[in-house]
Amino acid sequence: MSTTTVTTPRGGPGLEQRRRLVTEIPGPRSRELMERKRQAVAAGVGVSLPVFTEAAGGGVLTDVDGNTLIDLGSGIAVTGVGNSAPAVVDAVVEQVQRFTHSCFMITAYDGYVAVCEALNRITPGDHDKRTALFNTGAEAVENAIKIARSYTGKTAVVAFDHAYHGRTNLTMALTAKAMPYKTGFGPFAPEIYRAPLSYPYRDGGLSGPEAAARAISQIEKQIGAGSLAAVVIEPIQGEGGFIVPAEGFLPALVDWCRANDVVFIADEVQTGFARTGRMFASEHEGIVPDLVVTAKGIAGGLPLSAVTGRAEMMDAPHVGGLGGTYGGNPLACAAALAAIDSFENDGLVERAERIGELLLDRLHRLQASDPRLGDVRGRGAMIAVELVDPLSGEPDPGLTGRVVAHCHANGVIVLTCGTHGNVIRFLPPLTIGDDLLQDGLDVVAEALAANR
Ligand code: PLZ
Repeated sequence: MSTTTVTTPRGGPGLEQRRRLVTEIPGPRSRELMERKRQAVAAGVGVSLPVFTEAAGGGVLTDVDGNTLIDLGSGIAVTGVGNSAPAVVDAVVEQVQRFTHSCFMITAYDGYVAVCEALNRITPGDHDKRTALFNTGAEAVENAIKIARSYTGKTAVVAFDHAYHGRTNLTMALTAKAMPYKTGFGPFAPEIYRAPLSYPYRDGGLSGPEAAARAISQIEKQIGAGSLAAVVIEPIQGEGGFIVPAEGFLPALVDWCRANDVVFIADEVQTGFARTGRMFASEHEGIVPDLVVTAKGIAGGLPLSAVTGRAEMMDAPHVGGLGGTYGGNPLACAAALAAIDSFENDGLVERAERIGELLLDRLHRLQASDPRLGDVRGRGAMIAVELVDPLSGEPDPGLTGRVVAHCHANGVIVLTCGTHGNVIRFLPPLTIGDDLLQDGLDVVAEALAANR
C-alpha cells in the first residue's frame, strides 16, 4: 500500500525570509490558474500581479510555482501584524472550534464587546466612547455617516479631492476618482460635496491653515454649516496618493467642525493600527476626531471594521438602527483581539517608524540623483514616491507602470496609487526584516535605472 503525505503549506514568520525566483513571474501554474480565473471570475475583478498565492508571512509571499516574493503591500495595508501571525492563527483556531457565528444581533458574545472596549481605549481622545462593528471599510464609512446624520439631524456630507472611501453606492459618491471606481456605476448618493485638499507638493506653497481656510470658505458658500452633517477625511490619503496634508490643515478643520455642530469623521481604514508610526495617524497632529473609522489592519487579515466615537453621537441611532448579519463576526473578533495585543505589545508602532526611516532614507537618496522622483512622502510604513516628467512636473503614469512591472517580474510586490496613477506606494508588513526591505528597495532602484 502506498502512502502519500499531503503537506499543507504553512505561512507565518517561519517561511524562509528571502526573495527567491525559480520560474519567470508569473510561473506556469499561476498562468494556468489565471486562465481558469478568466473563465470563472467576473472580468471586473482585476488582479494587479497575476500570481497565485500559496502561503505568506513575515515579509514574504510564496506562490504556487515555488517562488518567494517580497511583500511591500500587505494586501493593501492589511497584514500589519504579519500574514498568518501565530497569535492570530491560534486565536482564530480556538474560536472556530467553539462557534463560528451566532449573529451578535440575535445572541451576543464577549469577543465583540472586548474589541469595542479595546477600540474605545486605543483610539484618540479619552472621552466616553462607544463602538459598533461591521465587515468592510466601506460599510463602516457608510455607518459613520448614518450615525452623523442621526445625531445632527442634517444631511450633507463633505469629502475631499483625491479621497477614497469605498465602492458601495454612498462611498462611491465620497470617492473622488471616476476610473475605475465610479465610471458607469451611477447615479450616486445625493448630498455629497467635495472640498479642496491640502496637497503640499502641488499646492504652490499653501500652508495648512491657508488650505483649510480655502476648504472652509468653499464649504460655507456652497453648502452652509446648517445643512452639513459631517466632514469625512483620511488623515493621510491612501488610494488618492499618500498625500500628507500640510501641518495645521487637519486641526483647523476639526476646530471649524466643532464650532459648527459638524461631525468630524477620520477614515483611518488605511492609516490605522501602527501603520504610520503611531497607533492612529490622527495622533501626528494631536487631533481628536468625533468618529474614527477602522478596518484593514484591525484583524490581521480577517474581515472586520468599526466605527468608534463620542458616546452621545454613537448612541444617537435608535435601537436596531445599526447592525448586519456578520458585523463583528466571532472569528474576526478573536483575530482582532490578538492583532491589537500584538500592535500594543510587540513594538509594532516603533517598528513602523523604523521602516519609515529606512524607506525615506533610501528614496531620498534615489531622488537626489533622479528628478523623475518628484515627491517622496508619507509617514512610518506608509511611504510613497510620486513619479513625474522632470521638465514639466506632469504626472508620469507610464513610467510608474514600467517600474512596477519590473519590480513584479523580479519578485517584489509593490502597489500604485494616486489620481493620476503615478504614485508607487510602500506598505510592508511591520514584521518584514531590514534586509528584505533593503533587497526590495534595491529592485526598485534597478527598476528606475532600467527605465531611464
Ligand atoms: N477607506 C481610506 O483605503 C480601502 C481599496 C482597494 P474596504 N482601500 C483599498 C480597492 O480597489 O477596492 C479603503 C480605504 C479607505 C475605505 C476603504 C474601503 O475599505 O474594506 O475595501 O471596503
